[in-house]
Amino acid sequence: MAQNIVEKILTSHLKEGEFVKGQEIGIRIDQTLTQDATGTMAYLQFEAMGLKEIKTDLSVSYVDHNTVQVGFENADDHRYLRTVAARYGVVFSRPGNGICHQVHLERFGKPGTTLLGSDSHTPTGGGIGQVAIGAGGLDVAVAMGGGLFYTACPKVYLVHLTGELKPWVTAKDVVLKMLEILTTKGNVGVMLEYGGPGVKTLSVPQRATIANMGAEMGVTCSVFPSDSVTKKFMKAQDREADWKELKADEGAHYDRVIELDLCDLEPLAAAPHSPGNIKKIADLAGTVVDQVCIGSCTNSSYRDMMTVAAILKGHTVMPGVTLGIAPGSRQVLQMLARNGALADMIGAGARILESACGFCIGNHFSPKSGGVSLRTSNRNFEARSGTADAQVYLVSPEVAALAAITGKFTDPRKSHLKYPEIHEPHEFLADDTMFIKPTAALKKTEVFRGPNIGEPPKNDRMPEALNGEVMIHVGDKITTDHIMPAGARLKYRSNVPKYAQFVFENLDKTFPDRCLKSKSHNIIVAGESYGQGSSREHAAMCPMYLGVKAVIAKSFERIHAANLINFGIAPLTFKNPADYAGLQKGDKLTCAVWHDAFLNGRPVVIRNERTGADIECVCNLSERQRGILAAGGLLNHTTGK
Ligand code: MIC
Ligand code: SF4
Repeated sequence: MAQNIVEKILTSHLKEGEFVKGQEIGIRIDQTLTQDATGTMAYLQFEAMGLKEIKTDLSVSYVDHNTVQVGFENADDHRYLRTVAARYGVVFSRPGNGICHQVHLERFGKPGTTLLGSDSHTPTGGGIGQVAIGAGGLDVAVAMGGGLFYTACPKVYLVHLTGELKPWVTAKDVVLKMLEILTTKGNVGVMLEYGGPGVKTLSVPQRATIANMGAEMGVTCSVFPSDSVTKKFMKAQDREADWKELKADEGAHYDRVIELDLCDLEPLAAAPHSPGNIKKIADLAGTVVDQVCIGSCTNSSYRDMMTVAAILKGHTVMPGVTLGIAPGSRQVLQMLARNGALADMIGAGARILESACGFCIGNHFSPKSGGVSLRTSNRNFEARSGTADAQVYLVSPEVAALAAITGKFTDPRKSHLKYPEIHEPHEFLADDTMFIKPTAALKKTEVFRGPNIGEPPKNDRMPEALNGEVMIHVGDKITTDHIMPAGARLKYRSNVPKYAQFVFENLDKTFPDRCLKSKSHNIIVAGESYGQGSSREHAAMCPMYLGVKAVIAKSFERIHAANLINFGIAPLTFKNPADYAGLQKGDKLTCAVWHDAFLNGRPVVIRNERTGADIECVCNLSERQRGILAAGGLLNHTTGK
């Protein structure tokens, strides 16, 4: 039967379940990646499961998120990660080597393989033809140990590209257009496949930009074919041997086809405070800008940076604007340094930032209060930048660089500048000296743990009956940044009791304390798309630590729902969404047959003791997931506790 690319990769990795839409399937994972903010817990859990060595073809541990190093915590985490990688056979990418997704694309991504990463933007690898999926650290730890990754057999949408991008219109505009079409919700269980004659006009890094922001649509991954463009990129990375062709069979089936003519696109922006709030640059032109940040895993390839350098060359950043540039990898930074482009950026007054996540995660470079910040990254959730009332817009590197020298949103098509025609290099600087590759001798390395590095928290088995209280009642689109802020709090990732003090920090500071003092099972009530955004399992692990047993929501995002189950928290959806409004903070909720209902896959009916109303909830779980919940989480489930 004719297969599409997604089906080809998934069926060749299928180890459990039937390939029937919506059903749970278990697939073999070829490669994993972790980053430091999620990685410490992933490796602590790997150790807690008693695993002895990795079983994947390749596992890489990157350090790119927590590189600010105020206090000892980050440096201790880096040391832990380096030693644990050596011990168990993981490649370690040293701090300074770049952002995980960019570096992985350059040095390791392989068409036709599966990649699981403890970061929601792992799908960036789809640009090179990988089924690359973001997941919680615990799922990645299991995959590193040779365990399967479970996901719903997806619906596959084809994005049929025709035409070619016009000057000043970019890959970022393609994906912003896709966000306008698909929005940021309602796409759980979907994998996107790009195809059509327009694909060959896009380079691998451009494809990666598009695949990267599929995460913002909530799709599981986005995959491009592997063609002669891919081959050229891999050859230029000195990795031609890793290339193989990948294309859909003639007549392959798709659940939906989205037509996109690249010629029709124009420069776009995602306006505050959602990546789905799409506006035309033409309509924003003239708006004064305070800050410009260029980089992140979305837009920091060699070509992006060279284009920025060409725009900046000979100009000076406007006095009212601060410009920060973070090239995505050491490879890119070194190439810019050698060819003089870095000098053009510095000459224009750019502040060169580390090749790391930095500004994107609100680790530093927060805008002024109420400041308008133009960023080439992928998320503009409220307060993520570190400034609660900042107005963050997501744009292409071209629009960002122009704003830096004009001081305002400028439609590039109307600017007097000539469009810089930058081409992909024939040869990238393939310098792997900042990777530590595993050796037999390194297996004897003693694993270092600093005082901020704790044990993964434990959970009890699921209670027989629910005796709960609604501790918080939140609205739609609550992101993992709302649940578990990163930025300045990021350094407590390895110390769950400490990090848990900041759960819902920007919504209700009293939440952690009230939870810890409560004598009942704590419950969160939420609207649509609860848990949008990152893969950080701390958004489930810390609530678990605070005694949360259930989240009742109108709907959930995929990675977060999986994380809740992994940490023994029931993700329940309202059968009748109108019941959401009937609940309020402080309501006592009970269910006498809680455990029994889950274990036997029956509807969960919860009594609101204040109103006497019965609320019917849905929890469509596989037998495997029910077992995990009953055990109080995946760690208990795997270790037989
Ligand atoms: C993000 O972009 O929000 C992060 C920080 O990369 C997260 C991971 C994390 O919280 O460590 C992600 O996207 O998964
Ligand atoms: Fe890093 Fe930002 Fe990419 Fe997350 S989205 S991996 S914080 S650059």
